[in-house]
Amino acid sequence: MTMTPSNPDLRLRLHGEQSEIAIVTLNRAAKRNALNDGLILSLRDVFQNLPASVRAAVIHGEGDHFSAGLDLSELSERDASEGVFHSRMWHAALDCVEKGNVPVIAALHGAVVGGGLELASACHIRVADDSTFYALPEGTRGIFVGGGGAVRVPKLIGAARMTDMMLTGRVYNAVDGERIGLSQYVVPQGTSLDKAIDLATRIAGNARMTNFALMHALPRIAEQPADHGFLTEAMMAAIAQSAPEAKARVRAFLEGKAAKVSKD
Ligand code: 1HE
Repeated sequence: MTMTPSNPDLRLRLHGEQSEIAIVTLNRAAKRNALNDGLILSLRDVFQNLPASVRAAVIHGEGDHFSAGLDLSELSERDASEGVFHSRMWHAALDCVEKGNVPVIAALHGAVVGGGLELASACHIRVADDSTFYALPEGTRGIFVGGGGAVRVPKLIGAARMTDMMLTGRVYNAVDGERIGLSQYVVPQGTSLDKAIDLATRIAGNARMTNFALMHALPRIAEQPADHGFLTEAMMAAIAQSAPEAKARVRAFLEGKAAKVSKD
């Protein structure tokens, strides 16, 4: 089922027997999926209003590239204070991706640069195909990241690697990107969307409270002092395991009705 948001540059398609997967497509291939204000606001709206059936989402880009980042044609129109509000608009939109109700997988290919990398960093899993390359050209364009990259990218690769990317214009390919932590998977060219949908289908089958804990508790625990983190963990564990769904899943395993962990 395809639900068309009012902006033709963004497409939402529901997938799966229960419409449990949302496939969100950046649909501005002629401009390499450069993210203009309209597209950022549409991303916010789509992730704020996902249908209740959705349990996991995938974001990908139409054409040869995931995203060329900020639409540079809109940059010169802003003065300093407008720039602050513009950056805060990106923060609010990408927060809806990162801190919404469902895990989000970025299916990457081609350019994942500037704001495109900032968007990918707000997702919970990144799957790159062989054609993927990552860069933060803000450094060489005389600007700075503004879409949350200063916070999220160092969490993936460390501040030193991000500094190098911005100071020198360094470009990472798919394999090196995975090595340093920009993606969790590398797959053959043209298959990142299929792989992301596979992963989303698996994730959609998890208990909802487990997915919630992984999206909302784990990143906060990582920023808490250890003593606070242990307490948050204990409370989250108790809430998750008390759900009827969790009890049923554990019972199924004990009765030999659920899959064992397997290395294949
Ligand atoms: C754009 C943009 C854009 C392409 N804003 N219009 N990002 C960048 O600095 C990356 C800029 N883009 C590129 O380096 C290249 O376009 C790509 C490597 C991504 C793709 O190359 P290619 O050869 O496939 O495409 P192209 O011929 O360069 O671009 C096709 C069209 O898209 C062309 O427009 P046309 O009217 O001449 O056809 C380009 O001008 C247009 N286009 N990228 C606007 N980014 C929240 S702060 C985030 C800060 C940033 O993200 S800064 C980094 C911006």
